Amino acid sequence: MRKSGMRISGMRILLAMIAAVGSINAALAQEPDFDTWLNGFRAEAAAAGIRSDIIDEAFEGVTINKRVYELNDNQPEFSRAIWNYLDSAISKTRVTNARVKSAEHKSLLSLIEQAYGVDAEIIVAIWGLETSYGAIMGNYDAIQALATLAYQGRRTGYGRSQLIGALKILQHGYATRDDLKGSWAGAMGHTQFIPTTYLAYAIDHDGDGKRDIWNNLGDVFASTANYLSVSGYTQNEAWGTEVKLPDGFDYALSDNGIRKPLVEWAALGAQATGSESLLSQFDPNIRGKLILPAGANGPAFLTFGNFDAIMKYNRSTAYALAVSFLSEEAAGRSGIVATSWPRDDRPLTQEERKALQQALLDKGFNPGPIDGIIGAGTKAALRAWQKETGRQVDGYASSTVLEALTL
Ligand SMILES: [Ca+2]
Repeated sequence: MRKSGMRISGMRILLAMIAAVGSINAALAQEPDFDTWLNGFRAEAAAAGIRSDIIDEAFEGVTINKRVYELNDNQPEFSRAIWNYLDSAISKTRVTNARVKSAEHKSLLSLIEQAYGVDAEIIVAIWGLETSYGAIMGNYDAIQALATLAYQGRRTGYGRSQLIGALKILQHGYATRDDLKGSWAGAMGHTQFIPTTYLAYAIDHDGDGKRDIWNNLGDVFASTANYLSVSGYTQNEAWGTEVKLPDGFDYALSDNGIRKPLVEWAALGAQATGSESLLSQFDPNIRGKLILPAGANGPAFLTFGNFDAIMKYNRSTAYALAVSFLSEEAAGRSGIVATSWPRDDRPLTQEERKALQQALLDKGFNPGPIDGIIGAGTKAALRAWQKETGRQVDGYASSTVLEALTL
């Protein structure tokens, strides 16, 4: 019985994979060639006020870069098991350097901290995560990378708007064509600003007339602090904390839409992992949400408003946790807790994550796009299915859940 169920589930996954490959091929067949696409894009850029000589210069010799599509489908903060991601994101070297860099740039960071109301340690942590403190800023040509994303695939809207942003940077003379280097997704400089973020929030801290996020650390730190500040960061407030939950806890409370004052979470049984109580460590009225990045079998965290500000930088819980942990180290505290990851759980492959989304959709629970990314939409659909079928409502896409969904 069990065996035949597994076979059917395997076949369903295979069929879903074949269907997915078929639809990609069909989509590719309908795409215009790059030059035709570029002519259409020229009109769009012109309508956005970009001069034709800027477009000509920017696109000279530009072709699509297929590697960008591969990288787009395998973003580690979304595709790897969170404990594996964290192992490399907060490696020993990066942790050591968080302290070293904080000390090295102490006076500059403290000026920025005062000017923007953003704690130095969070700026250093983002700098560490994004580019290993400026060591790896990316060598992709941003125009090429963004044109590739804009041309086809699942992020064409992002690619087009960022490409227009990059052209505006050139037209205003904020940077030269050669300066526009960065990640495969068009994020640039020490803390990896995408063009629209650069245009809206980058700061000329030293007053030399350039917002130089590639070479000037004052500009880099001020730009990062400014962006965090407008994202709602509050100085001297914690990002959150790891908590222990009692037996029988209602995991459905771990929901992006549910925020409660700390005192209420404590009343529900949430406890500190260390010896000091939650209510003595933090403001009892601070509002937090409960996150279970590895489901009910992994560690639990209560996160406050600053965690949401970090997530504006990159909408990945794994990323925001890495930044949070690293910020504790940058501040000279011992930040890395959460030793209880369920490391024996097998993470789902991208095709399996797509199969899981398709299965949810087939059962009437809309997970959003079938893209293999377990984001808020997929988690909400998963929770709804878990609730309806009387399971533990943790929204965690485990291999057990996939098996049950595809039986
Ligand atoms: Ca400057």
